[in-house]
Amino acid sequence: MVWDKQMTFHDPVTDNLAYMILYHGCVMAVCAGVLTVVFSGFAYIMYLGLVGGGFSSSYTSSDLAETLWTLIPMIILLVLCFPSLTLLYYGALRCSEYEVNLKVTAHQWYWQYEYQLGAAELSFESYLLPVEDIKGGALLYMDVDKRCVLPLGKLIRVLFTSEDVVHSWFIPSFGVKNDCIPGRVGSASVVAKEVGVFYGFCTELCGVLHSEMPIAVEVVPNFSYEEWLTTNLDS
Ligand SMILES: [Cu+2]
Repeated sequence: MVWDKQMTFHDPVTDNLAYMILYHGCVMAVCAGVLTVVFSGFAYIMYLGLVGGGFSSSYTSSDLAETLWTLIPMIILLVLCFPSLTLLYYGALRCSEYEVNLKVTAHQWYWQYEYQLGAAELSFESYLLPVEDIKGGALLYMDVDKRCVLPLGKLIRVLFTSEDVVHSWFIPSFGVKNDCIPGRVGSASVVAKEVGVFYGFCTELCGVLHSEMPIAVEVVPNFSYEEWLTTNLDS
């Protein structure tokens, strides 16, 4: 969910984003700690200078200080890199069985979604909804004619590629942002934990109509998803 004048992350719909928010909070706490220590050091030196005496004018170097200010940041970065990499790989492929396989192909300037359902395949294109078709709860310049429908609570593998230039599929509430690169296939895995419509945009400058390829993903309960599949496979 997004609210007016929101300055922070969207409410997480997937664990991917929930973990990202947690990690972001931890990194901010580390930053605050580092700033506190460094600025306290500066304040202490200024205090010594102000009350007289200060550092000795012969004080030019310290092997201990140099070792510490090299080692401590190294250790902090190492500690931060492990959860960061874990999160990166968590957002990419997981070693379990995928229940839904979705392939996202970017085009100038629309998205194409393909669902692999055993032997069958469902494929459709998703274009920006024209102004004259906006009605009901549809949002101007954010909604599309055919939304990408995904089931609630299932492990979904999303594959990304492009037909022309580099695009980027970004759904803030999912914590998913993957570049779609021609000739290459990227991947992400998500489990949507909330029903609703979630919006995103192409986030790679991809040409003159870059702003006109929004993304609308509709997360629906399982039975509605099955129903939607049957209807669309038949048509
Ligand atoms: Cu694009």
